[in-house]
Amino acid sequence: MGFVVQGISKPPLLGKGAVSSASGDETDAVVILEKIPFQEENITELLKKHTALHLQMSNDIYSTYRLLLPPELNEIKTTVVYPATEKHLQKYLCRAVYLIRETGEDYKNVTLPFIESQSFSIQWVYNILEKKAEADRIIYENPDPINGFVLIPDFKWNQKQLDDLYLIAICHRRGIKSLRDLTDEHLPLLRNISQEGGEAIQKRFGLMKTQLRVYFHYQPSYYHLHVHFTALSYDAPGCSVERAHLLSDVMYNLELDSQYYQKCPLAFAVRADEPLLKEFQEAGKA
Ligand code: M7G
Repeated sequence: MGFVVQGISKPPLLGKGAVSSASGDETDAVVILEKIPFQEENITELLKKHTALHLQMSNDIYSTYRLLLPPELNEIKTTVVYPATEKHLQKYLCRAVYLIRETGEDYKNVTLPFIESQSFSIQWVYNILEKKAEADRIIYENPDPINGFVLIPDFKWNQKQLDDLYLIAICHRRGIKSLRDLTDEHLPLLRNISQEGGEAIQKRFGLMKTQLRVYFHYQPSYYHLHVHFTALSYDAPGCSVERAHLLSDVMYNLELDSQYYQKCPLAFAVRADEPLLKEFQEAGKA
């Protein structure tokens, strides 16, 4: 679950139960609160150490309870984007969604000019590639500037349990915005990510390639090519059919036709208040 806090004072107030607004110098923040999966080794402790157990209902062999846990077993993962831009606020606010079917022409005429005019900053990506941030978190690197990449835990994953394993492979080469830019020229890069990324995850975390979902997002939020690696058993946000494109399928399609992703229609969902929806509506395409 995520929520957006608008107009908070610097620095963001966290863990106090309330976010207050001070006069002057107000800046928006996005605060994402997530309950993290249980760790199997803590289950016994969790049942023994609970602070209260309230019966809610009982019927035959079935009963439900409210179990209250001590704070150390009740962690909330908190992600903060601060200061948040208007685009961050839009990304995290809940709105009605619509499906757009973008042809290759639509991409050139509508989407590309739009993303060139206003997409998220990818400074955090460059910071990772240049070892200015998260350098100690890198799991694997192939340093080749054309066909190399950095494999790093996604900031959605706390690395405490494998159930929600989530890593991203970020390519070193700049200028490849998304799936739409890929041609067979990029196959060596994609093969390296698939092969070496899978091996590195097996070595470090013990999950086999067949236990992973490896895919691109279309549209991505950040237009610098990256690949998502998630545990197959985890329904990661953004792994739905209208957003995720399996790396293995992408490689196969590029082997068949180098221009496949410049030509094929790609569907994606946009929220009601997203300017890209308006662009498609104005072009008579949505
Ligand atoms: P995306 O498909 O471009 O956008 O994926 P999405 O956020 O809408 O899925 C970018 C991925 O990078 C996401 O899975 C993010 O959780 C992850 N990510 C974003 N940021 C800003 C960071 C960061 O600073 N560090 C790390 N490690 N991951 C990030």
